[in-house]
Amino acid sequence: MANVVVVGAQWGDEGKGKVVDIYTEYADEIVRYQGGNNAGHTLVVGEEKVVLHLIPSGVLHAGKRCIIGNGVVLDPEVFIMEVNRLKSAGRLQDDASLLLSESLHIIMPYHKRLDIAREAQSGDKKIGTTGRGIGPSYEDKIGRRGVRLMDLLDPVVFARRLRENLDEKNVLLERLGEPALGYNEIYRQYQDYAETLKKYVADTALVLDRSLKAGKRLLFEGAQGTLLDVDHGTYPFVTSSSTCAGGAATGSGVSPRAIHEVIGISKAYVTRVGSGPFPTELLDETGEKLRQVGGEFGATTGRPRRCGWFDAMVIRYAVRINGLTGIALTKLDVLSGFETIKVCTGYRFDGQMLETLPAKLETFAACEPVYEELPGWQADITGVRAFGDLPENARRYVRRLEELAGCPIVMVSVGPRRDQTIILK
Ligand code: 2SA
Ligand code: GDP
Ligand code: MG
Repeated sequence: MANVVVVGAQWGDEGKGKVVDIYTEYADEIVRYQGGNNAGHTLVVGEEKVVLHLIPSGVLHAGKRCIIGNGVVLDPEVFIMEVNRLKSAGRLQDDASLLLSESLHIIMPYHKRLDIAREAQSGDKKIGTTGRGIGPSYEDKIGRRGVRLMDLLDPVVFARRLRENLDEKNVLLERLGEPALGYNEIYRQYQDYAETLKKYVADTALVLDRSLKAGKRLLFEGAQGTLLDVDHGTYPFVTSSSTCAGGAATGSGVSPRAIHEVIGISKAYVTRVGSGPFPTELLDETGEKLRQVGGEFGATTGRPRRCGWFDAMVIRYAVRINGLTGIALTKLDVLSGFETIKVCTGYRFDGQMLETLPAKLETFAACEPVYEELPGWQADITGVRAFGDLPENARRYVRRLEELAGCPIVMVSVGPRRDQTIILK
């Protein structure tokens, strides 16, 4: 298998964790390239459920190397907790199997405080962030004020960076009615973190280049989804990183020429956490049924996810923006038991059918989804392992989505476990 990027094709939580875990079997190194511990990637192995926020989902396979690339923002406290949890479960026994880019940016206490305080005061303009300090941390990165891991490891540089940032951030916090943060406690705490982190630190772009030259196979694990991309998503209701396939190159230091396949993960319906337009959202009992049957609650914050019908406009957009070579369709089992299932095939705006997603948020919010209705199926499909064994209407549904997407569906997932998977191509 080639070097593969796995991206969310919708608004996140499509089941990337499960799919990455499956693809890991064919990879040598698994790379996270954007986002931070806003992500919640769920893997179910046997009876055990593991939710990962920072460490790549490849970590459940012994003998694979996991890399957290320069494009990630890292909360050291969360990272150390996640490492310890994995170690006490008998995983991650070899520290050399996990690398952190020296260039990644560190989430500081003021990032979290600013994130939460700003959201609390945003009224109806709330983004619905996870409150993990992701946005403020990327702001500092782009504003060239950030603390990189290499800065944290140098006590002199870190002291200077921290002072400069606290001078600025305490003014901002005060304006938001928040108490100021003291220097000493943060300095000590973060120097303790540095002591634990230093054994994982590397020039990961160089490491990945050596791996490529040695013929190793790389798997890039996206977090969030295409429509949460800071450039291509439903701005400003997005996360602050490049969630699309292009982010895999910038967020890891690997050339786009080294990437061969881009797999988009899509649910057989749509969910979204946080604010922002969602044309096919169901605010009725059908939406509630999807939420309950699909267990649609945030893997990081526990927030109920908004649910709606499959949206082919969104998928076609994801196919184009990411250059998808295949789609893994997840949670088909959740649709069992519906009399009919609706699929959005296009958007109408101002009496016209639109070619693609409008970039202007107000237009997007005012789009009217145009639906076609397909017959549902009643049987439980969680035990099906071959496409031909699915009920006829389930097969018709999958084939119709493939046709609308204009991209092959290579995998259908019928349950959270590894084995609840139908491979098509
Ligand atoms: P942030 O915290 O700055 O990244 O929030 C900005 C927007 O991005 C959305 N976002 C997410 N959407 C879906 N899933 C995410 N991960 C968790 C999960 C979410 C959770 O796996 O369930 O537990 O709530 C995720 N992370 C960020 C967020 O909702 C905002 O709309
Ligand atoms: P990610 O952020 O894309 O990795 O997705 P999350 O882990 O946040 O959310 C996906 C949820 O759906 C998790 O609870 C998974 O265990 C679960 N899941 C994944 N695939 C399937 C599937 O095919 N069927 C069902 N019923 N659940 C699934
Ligand atoms: Mg998730």
